[in-house]
Amino acid sequence: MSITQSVGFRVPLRSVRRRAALRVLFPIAVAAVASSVCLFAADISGTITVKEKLTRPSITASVAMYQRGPAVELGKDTETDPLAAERSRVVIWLEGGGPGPRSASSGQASADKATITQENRRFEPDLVVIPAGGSVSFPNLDPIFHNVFSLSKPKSFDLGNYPKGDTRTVVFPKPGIVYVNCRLHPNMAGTVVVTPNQWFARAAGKDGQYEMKGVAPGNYTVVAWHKTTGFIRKQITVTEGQDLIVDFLVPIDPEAASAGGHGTEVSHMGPGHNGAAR
Ligand SMILES: [Cu+2]
Repeated sequence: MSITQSVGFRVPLRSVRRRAALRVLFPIAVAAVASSVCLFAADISGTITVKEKLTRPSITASVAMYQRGPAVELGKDTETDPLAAERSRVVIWLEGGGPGPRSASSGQASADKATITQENRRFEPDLVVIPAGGSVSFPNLDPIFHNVFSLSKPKSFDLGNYPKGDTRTVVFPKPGIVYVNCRLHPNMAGTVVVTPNQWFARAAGKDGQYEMKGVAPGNYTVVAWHKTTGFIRKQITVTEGQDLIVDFLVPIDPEAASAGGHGTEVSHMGPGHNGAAR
């Protein structure tokens, strides 16, 4: 009786201790594995240089289009340097590899939701980047009706006409370039770049630097895209802990860019993607 009692007592105590030890050690082991994964990853960075060909900073629309309803002044670009304005419209992303970062802690722009407002008869901003599966909201902030539609292959849609205060949201399941317009105001043009995964970047600051942190080893294609230039692709191999510098020189066709139109022949995402636009 006393033996049974003592055995019956000891065994649970040991297993409780073991469980307690596991509870302490398991998170440490997970953290160790996670940090070792980070050590094996590498950063990709580089400089986006736009060739000196310029676009006009504002597109002037014909007066006849705006005679109905309250007068809404056409908004102006806040970026006064046209070169910097075009450089900010270059998008970099990775093809190949895993899904990419899910959190913003790596310094990566990883949000899968974006907003393009309709304000002062313009889409603001005129370019957003989201990973496939992400969504874009289109709130109308003007005291006039706007409309948002796209004929682009990766996602064609028509949100109809809607007034100030309304917003509508579109989900973009496929990667590709989606050009967005307003049927009521032909000058309004925006672009949604839908990337294959969460690895994407744009030039930050005046030096044209972009950065994608913590990329796992593997073979990738780094893609640079601009509306009038199209796609520039570079093959890379990421090896453990070896950071890469991948620079891009992006020539801009001045006539195509200043026409305010969308690229046509150069809009294909390439093999493996349903990225053809228009
Ligand atoms: Cu409009």
